[in-house]
Amino acid sequence: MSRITAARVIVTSPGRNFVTLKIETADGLHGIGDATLNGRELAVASYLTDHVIPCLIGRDAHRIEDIWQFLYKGAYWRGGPVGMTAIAAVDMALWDIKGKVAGLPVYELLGGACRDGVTVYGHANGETIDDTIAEALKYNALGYKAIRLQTGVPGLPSTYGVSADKMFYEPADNDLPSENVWSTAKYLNHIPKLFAAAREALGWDVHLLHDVHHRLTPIEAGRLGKDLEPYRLFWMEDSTPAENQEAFRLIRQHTTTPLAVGEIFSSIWNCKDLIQNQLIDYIRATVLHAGGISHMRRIAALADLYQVRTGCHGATDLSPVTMAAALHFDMSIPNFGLQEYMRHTPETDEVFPHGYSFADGCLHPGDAPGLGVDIDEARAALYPYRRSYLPVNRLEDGTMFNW
Ligand code: KDG
Ligand code: MG
Repeated sequence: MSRITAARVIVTSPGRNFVTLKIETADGLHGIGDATLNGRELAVASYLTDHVIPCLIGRDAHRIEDIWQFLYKGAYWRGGPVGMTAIAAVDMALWDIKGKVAGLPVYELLGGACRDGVTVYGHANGETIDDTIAEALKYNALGYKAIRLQTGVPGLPSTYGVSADKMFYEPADNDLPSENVWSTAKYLNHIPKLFAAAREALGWDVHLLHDVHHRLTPIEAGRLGKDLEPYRLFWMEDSTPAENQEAFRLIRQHTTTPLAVGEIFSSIWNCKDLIQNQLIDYIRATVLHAGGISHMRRIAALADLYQVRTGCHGATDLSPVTMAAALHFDMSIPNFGLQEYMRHTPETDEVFPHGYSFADGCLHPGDAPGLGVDIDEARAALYPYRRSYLPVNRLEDGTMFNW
């Protein structure tokens, strides 16, 4: 028994907003969990403070699965990104505490290491194809074995996924949503040229990836996948929204480019049909937005039956707490595929001191007991919350866009 005596939410903005749950126990331990939902941060903070924390006080922190079931089923209103992010934060914090009690890193409690390190991919992006290739060469030199390529599209003033700051990309850029202009035709004409140039410059030994950010219909996605086949992508990501999981069948019928989807999924129910029908190759759900380590283990176990591997989301709006939790999860599952890794700013790393480290294209979570990450509350207090939104898209004729 390790009785929960207190819990609180810490909101901080060292360059971008992060929401963190801290749970304390009677034996003097604490655990932390990430609760950041980009652009909707305070909704999760309130869900935790007003509705979850009162239910945690007095419970045994070791009963991770029972607390998960209580919060999920007991809410009556199951699922959704706000609720599942809040449950994820509790789950991460409880695994952190269990690891500290056991004196073991969390991956040891999850069955132990299935690999020596977690292979990651970095983000190369630039306004032009040449700029993007120059960035990719830098990642190559740093030892990355996999690189995502995004580039500006000629004729469009800006492109989501392409930022001025290269290493520390941040898409939430305004205190009200900024509006971008989108043209599917211009995009589809341009992207194959990027990958033709990339193979010329980078060769064939490095894995290349691309994120479509849900901008295509299924038949357009099928066409892009087909056009990219000669360049052997590791995956084409989020090519169409997946609310209708059946949509991926059409893409599959037209291309052998591997498909990844799911960074915005909150539950196993968002990917059940995609996995069971083998309509995707990589599931991108994360420990942060899909119910924590406990729920991601269920998703990975289902995926393993159908030869689907994981490719967890790891953008900078997921705090170092999520990165640490993801690495323990990635280390421990048999069907790990690839982990996204966008570096956090030095300010963020100072607020969240952590033990994970990068070498030879891989991250390792380290062997500190628990998750191996903490929050420096004094530093966190230096950075107050700032309202910030992700941009929206309109077509060139002004139509509100995202399929
Ligand atoms: O909050 C949105 C970002 O996490 C997202 O745009 C990043 O698509 C993304 C990715 O693949 O990292
Ligand atoms: Mg993405």
